[in-house]
Amino acid sequence: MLLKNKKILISGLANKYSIAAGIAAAMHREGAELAFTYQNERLLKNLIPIAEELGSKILIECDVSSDDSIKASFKDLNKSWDKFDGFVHSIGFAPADQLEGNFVDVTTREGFKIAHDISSYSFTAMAKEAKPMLNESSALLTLTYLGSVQTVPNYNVMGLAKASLEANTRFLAASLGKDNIRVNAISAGPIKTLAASGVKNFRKMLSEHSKVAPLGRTVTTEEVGNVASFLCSDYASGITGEITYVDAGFNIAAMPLIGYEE
Ligand code: 0WD
Repeated sequence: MLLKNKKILISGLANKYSIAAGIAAAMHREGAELAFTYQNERLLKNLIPIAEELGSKILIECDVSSDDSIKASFKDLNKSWDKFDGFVHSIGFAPADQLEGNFVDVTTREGFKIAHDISSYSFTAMAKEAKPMLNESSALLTLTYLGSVQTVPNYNVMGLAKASLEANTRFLAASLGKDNIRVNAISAGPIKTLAASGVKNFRKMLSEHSKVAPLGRTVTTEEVGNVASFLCSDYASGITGEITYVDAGFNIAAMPLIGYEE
């Protein structure tokens, strides 16, 4: 069991399709004790049965758009856990009007601000509050997407926010390394979740992905969860500041092989 005796906080579990749900299930299987944050009452309803199944009773409200909410949530967590071993940041958001249409035409100052605030700054903000409670050999993990380094239709300002999140991962890794806290990101291939359905023509992207990816398919939240468990375990003690692709190899392929065999 990779995560025996580890206490890990999971954020961004909106429903059973969330990447965070796959990560939580894998981490539970690997022996971790889990706590969860949820954005608001509406999402708590979905979280309760999932957390129960994974043996967790620690459910804490945390809206990462508010510093007060983040502070209060770690104070709340402290009532159950004196110290813990890391958290998973599985949160991203941009207003819907930013995620369809021609980038230069649809991107606004407000949309840019919100995307970067919720999708990138919140990782730093959570790390700041978690730091005094983190054990030696803790690990932080976030979720990013290829749109940070290559253009993807309709992903628009989220691509910029993910580029910021990846830089954030490196700067946090440099900043927390002396405390032996590791910080990593998983760049996941497209998966049909609530957040993904906000990107226009997402279904089409899924089928394009399967054509180009060397493994000829998309990935599951369980596959992301398996890598997340490894990265948060002591087996990954030499890895920090790294972006690990869990995307069936899509990012290394410039074109599909199909049709070029002869
Ligand atoms: O294809 C995909 N699904 C990929 C997702 C590919 C690569 C990366 N990702 C990333 C996302 O960008 C995000 O960072 O993975 C992370 C998790 O996303 P998900 O699992 O795809 O989506 P979802 O199940 O919707 O969870 C994201 C959740 C929110 O759900 P909704 O859809 O209701 O916005 O992020 C949370 C919320 O629960 N969230 C917040 N949590 C606290 N405070 C906030 C907030 N202000 N805003 C969003």
